[in-house]
Amino acid sequence: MRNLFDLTGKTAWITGASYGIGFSIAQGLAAAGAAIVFNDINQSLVDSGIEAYKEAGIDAYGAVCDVTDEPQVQAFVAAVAEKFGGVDILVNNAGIIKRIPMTEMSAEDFRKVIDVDLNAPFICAKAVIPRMIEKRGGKIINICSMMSELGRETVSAYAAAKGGLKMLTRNIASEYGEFNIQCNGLGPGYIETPQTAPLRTPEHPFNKFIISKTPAARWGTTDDLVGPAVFLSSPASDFVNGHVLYVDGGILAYIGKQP
Ligand code: NAP
Ligand code: GCO
Repeated sequence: MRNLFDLTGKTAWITGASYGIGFSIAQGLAAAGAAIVFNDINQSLVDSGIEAYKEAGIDAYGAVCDVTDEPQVQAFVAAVAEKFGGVDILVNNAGIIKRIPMTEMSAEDFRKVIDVDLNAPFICAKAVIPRMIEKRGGKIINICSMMSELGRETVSAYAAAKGGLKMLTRNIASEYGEFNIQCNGLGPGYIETPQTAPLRTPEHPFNKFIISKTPAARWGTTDDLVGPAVFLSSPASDFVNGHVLYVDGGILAYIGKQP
């Protein structure tokens, strides 16, 4: 049974993993035996990320790469191929959100969110798939969201991106499954990270709202995502393809606690 979750000999690229969900997923994949490579958008963040991995006992390879820039992504993937023999597991984690009422949101801001949250997963998957085909095997995990299924005020760009990411996941699964490449989504609920910090202040109404909408009656932590990420990265999920695994404490199953 242990071998089903063993990632020894595999190289995992988690995009935007200097901290937050990506960093925790990287720790989990490393604990399962994977070599970790990561990127960030400037050297100081890469350096701090490398230090953070060292403190966690992980000798990670990090480099500057803006995942929205295809030449930078292609160069990053080529460097990883030279150093590690290629990416076996891609976790498309890097993401941004802009919480602006749609009628007040500029087209530029809308495009920025789509660029990072949807175009970049396409660019990164496109860069790693050819070598996965050569190897006849690979895992691609797209970090989706509750907003892959639900809308809410002020997150139109993010919901459009994450909804698109769910369908990109299904399409990669459909197009490349015959090469033993599995592409699945991981859909966190509401997780305690810097991205949701503005929503979790004690006086913010959204804080109580989310707890009332979550059967687990709590915000998720990045640790809650580690086991599901290891599962989707490992041989245990070799016949799971095009699926979005929601790790949400039950939000999507629940109408919400009566006030
Ligand atoms: P976070 O704390 O804001 O971290 C986002 C990461 O993405 C950072 O490392 C950031 O690096 C990186 N990034 C952003 N733009 C980038 C770019 N152009 N190129 C490279 N890296 C870039 O977010 P998080 O909460 O950990 O979320 C991680 C993922 O989970 C996102 O896709 C998010 O949509 C998704 N998600 C989050 C939640 C939640 O409740 N937190 C729930 C569902 C899904 P910089 O610091 O350099 O910007
Ligand atoms: C928001 C939150 C959410 C979370 C996550 C939920 O403003 O609604 O930021 O979008 O980030 O995506 O799964």
